[in-house]
Amino acid sequence: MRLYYSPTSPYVRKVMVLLHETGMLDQVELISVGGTPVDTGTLPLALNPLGKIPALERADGPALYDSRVICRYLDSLAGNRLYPAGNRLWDTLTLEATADGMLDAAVLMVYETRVRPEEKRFEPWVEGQWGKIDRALDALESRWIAHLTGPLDMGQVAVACALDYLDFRHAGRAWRSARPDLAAWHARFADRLSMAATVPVA
Ligand SMILES: N[C@@H](CCC(=O)N[C@@H](CS)C(=O)NCC(=O)O)C(=O)O
Repeated sequence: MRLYYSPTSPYVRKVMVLLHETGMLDQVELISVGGTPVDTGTLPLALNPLGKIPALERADGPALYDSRVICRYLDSLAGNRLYPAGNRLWDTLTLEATADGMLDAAVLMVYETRVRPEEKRFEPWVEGQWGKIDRALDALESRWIAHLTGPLDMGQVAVACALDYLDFRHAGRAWRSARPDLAAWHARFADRLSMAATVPVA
């Protein structure tokens, strides 16, 4: 299998953490690519018409894309270790969707300053994106700590990747303030080898 990859993409990182956790790293070749919505660069458009990474090329079927689909597929090959059975699955998927939504907002904020010309920027839109992240952080602190401290699953991995991405690209926003339980959980989770091995480097 080939994974279209960037070391700074938090969505790609979700897949990389899963590969580390399930011992499947050697089954995937990494193809480094890059681009943005206005300059598609080397993004794998033939594999994913949306022009986004991660995308996974495989021998026995069409390419897969969207980190959630790729993670679920690779986990099924590994024997369903990070997506639990039973009722907990719905919580895991909702938590992963929450983290991915935080990432969507955080990535759009980055594109707003990197890609959009300064005279066309609209500050309330940027703050609206941060509002989504802020509310999601409050929900993680008030409703999700019990799930986060349970058996390892993909919801936890996605949240950890999202929080690290806030540190990586939005450090000035100080997401930890007034969220002590989430901050403590994040610090413990960062010690996992899979997380340490995939830290984004600018
Ligand atoms: N929902 C997608 C989002 C992927 C995504 O937005 N990836 C970014 C890199 S961090 C990308 O490829 N951006 C290029 C673009 O939006 O054109 C997923 O979970 O895989």
